[in-house]
Amino acid sequence: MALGANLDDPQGAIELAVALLREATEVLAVSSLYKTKPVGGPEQPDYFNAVCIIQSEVSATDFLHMLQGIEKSMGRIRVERWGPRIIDLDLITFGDIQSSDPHLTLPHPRAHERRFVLEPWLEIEPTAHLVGRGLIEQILEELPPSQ
Ligand code: A4P
Ligand code: MG
Repeated sequence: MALGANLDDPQGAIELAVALLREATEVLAVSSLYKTKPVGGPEQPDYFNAVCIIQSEVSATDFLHMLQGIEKSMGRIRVERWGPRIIDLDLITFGDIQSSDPHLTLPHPRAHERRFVLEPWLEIEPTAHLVGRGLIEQILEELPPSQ
């Protein structure tokens, strides 16, 4: 799963979210923090992004609800799509599940075009693949240098 933040204290927000994730589930790996330029949305501050690998026994839907609970407890208010946020927790893949449900699309519909997801992920799982799209290392090589 991927973490992003670009308001107040974004590094602190990501660290807090990781601590809350560790309380809620089994976190196997956490990437470094990446400072990234905002992709899409209005003009807004730079982001910090990171990726975690998690082992979970619950369903994908329950897992998403857990992530949304952490977002809520950290004070996230949804104002504008792709707008600035205190914390954003997205599910990138969940095993090999593929789903086009708008409430939970898997893999995340934009993960394959986002360096701010693929680069931290590659750091902690070099052999990872995105279902239906292939090795993330390969996808990254084919992406334009920066967006
Ligand atoms: N949803 C569907 N599939 C998923 C999934 N795989 N993971 C639904 C998480 N949520 C999923 O999400 C809107 C709805 O998506 C939820 O109700 C959920 O049921 P949201 O978090 O409320 O809204 P959002 O984050 O504004 O939209 P979204 O689509 O998650 O935005 P993105 O595409 O994640 O873009 N630039 C940089 N550098 N770094 C960033 O982290 N993030 C965004 C957000 C834009 N630009 C960025 C970054
Ligand atoms: Mg989101």
